[in-house]
Amino acid sequence: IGTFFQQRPLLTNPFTQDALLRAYLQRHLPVRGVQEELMRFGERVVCEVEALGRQCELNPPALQRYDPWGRRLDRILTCDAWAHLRRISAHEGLVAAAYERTYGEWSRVFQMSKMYLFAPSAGLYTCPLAMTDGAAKVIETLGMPARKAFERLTTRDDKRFWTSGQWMTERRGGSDVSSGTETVAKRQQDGWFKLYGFKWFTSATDADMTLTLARVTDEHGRTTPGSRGLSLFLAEVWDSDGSSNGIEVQRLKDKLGTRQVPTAELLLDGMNARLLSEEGRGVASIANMLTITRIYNTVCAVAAMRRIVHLSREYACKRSAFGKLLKDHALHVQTLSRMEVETRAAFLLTMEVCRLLGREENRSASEREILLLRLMTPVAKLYTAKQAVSVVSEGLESFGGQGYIEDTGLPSMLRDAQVLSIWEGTTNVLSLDVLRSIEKSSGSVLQAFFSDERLQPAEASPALRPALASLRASLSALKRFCETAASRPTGAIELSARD
Ligand code: MFK
Ligand code: FAD
Repeated sequence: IGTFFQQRPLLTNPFTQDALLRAYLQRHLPVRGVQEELMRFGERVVCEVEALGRQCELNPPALQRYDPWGRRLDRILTCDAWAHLRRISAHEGLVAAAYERTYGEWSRVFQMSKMYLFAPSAGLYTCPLAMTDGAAKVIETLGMPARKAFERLTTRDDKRFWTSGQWMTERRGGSDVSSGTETVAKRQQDGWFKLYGFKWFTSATDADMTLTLARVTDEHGRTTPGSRGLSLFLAEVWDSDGSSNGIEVQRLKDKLGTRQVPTAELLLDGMNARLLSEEGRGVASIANMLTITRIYNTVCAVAAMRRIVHLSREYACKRSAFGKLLKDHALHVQTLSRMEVETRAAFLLTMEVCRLLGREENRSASEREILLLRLMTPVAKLYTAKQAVSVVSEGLESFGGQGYIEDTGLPSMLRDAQVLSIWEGTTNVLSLDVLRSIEKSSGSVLQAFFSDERLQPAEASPALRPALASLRASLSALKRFCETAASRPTGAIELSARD
């Protein structure tokens, strides 16, 4: 069989490898201990998290519907590595760091830097963490109506740590949640509600609690249609005796990727839940969760790009073709350089959104920055999701045939990237969310964007000026379009957007 065996690409500390992340933090958060902490964590990612993530991919969750004696159980069985990732996440404060606010307005940047190092190795454990963080954000924003849950979501104590689900999608509507939601909430005498309905996609269904939407029924069993009829509920998934809280797991989804994550269809058959938002303010209230989970999506997209670039570069220093290493082939280097440029630009966009979020949470954001955060969250999510699919796909090709071979671990990166543009709002739905942000703010989000001094023609480098002029022209046209659309009847905006 010959004597030649290709050396595999080696994963080394992702913090040490990432000159841009280190430089960014050195410039913006030059606080003692930050670089050391991320260096330590980067080492843990390589030595511990990477193997756990791989185990999750190889041991996907299973549904145990009955016990041996025929009793309904509806237990989702996950592997030990999944449980281990949960403990690591708690200890490392992967959610907690955002709420401890040790670094003031830079706390989000710090937390998301850690998440960015963790994500590509963590077997999608970032999915429950995103929803957990989102739930904590909703509770905090609503003035702590569920303090006990908040404390559990944001603790570093793994025995107390809770994860949360985000059950929005139903069979009729994942994008159009407002008209597609059929779940009803029947008020009980003690002020709690029982929920009845069918949730079509619920990820990380092994969560301890969830936020979900339902329509409160009146005394005649009637509900209000549309988003005005939807309210936000918090439910614990398990009762104190270990039985499920009126939830039947219909089945686990058979998915292209994200196989590590249990995604289930759930029948809610009298699930006890408490009302979290004002009645009829469910969509507006869960929007805070969407902001957080969309930012996680963005961070994870860039992290996937960075990981494949890291591995591709490593491989280029080990693999030879036509008498020299790949790194010495100009054309191959051009391919890698393009991936690097995409990744760097996406990183800076992402960190800017995290910075804005941190300032908003620290109450130090200006009005302009709050507008920018609203505008840039969907833009960053939709754009980086598309970039991730393209960069990871290019990355697989840089390994030649090996990029297509399962046990290299590379194909799962592409499978997992594909979901980034689907969940948490598809690209079109997020494009419409950009329009919503323009419309709702009467164009102020665009004014906020243009008033950035870095976008002033006099400040920009000559090479960037033509692109900047073109961007300004398109956005001004968009603003005019939104102003016109705002005066049209409902529905006209969709038709015009397609035009
Ligand atoms: C790798 C880790 C990443 C994360 C893992 C995640 C795993 C979970 C995966 C999931 O997919 S969870 C489900 C995600 N579902 C979505 O993202 C839903 C997609 N659909 C939308 O985003 C729709 O735009 C939405 C349902 C939110 C609203 O549709 P409507 O019915 O057209 O809403 P409408 O009437 O325009 O807005 C209702 C209110 O919400 C308004 O407030 P007001 O009543 O005060 O005016 C809106 O301003 C507000 N709103 C809507 N989107 C908002 C928002 N507010 C702030 N930010 C937003 N983005
Ligand atoms: P549809 O809404 O039917 O969309 C179909 C197509 O129509 C899309 O291309 C969309 O862009 C387009 N479209 C829709 N409306 C418009 C419009 N107005 N203008 C232009 N184009 C439009 N959901 C949860 O609530 N919780 C979860 O935990 C969860 N986990 C998931 C895990 C995975 C692996 C996946 C794949 C999905 C998960 N989802 C979850 C569901 C996900 O959020 C939805 O699938 C997604 O929001 C799209 O909704 P839909 O499937 O109903 O597609």
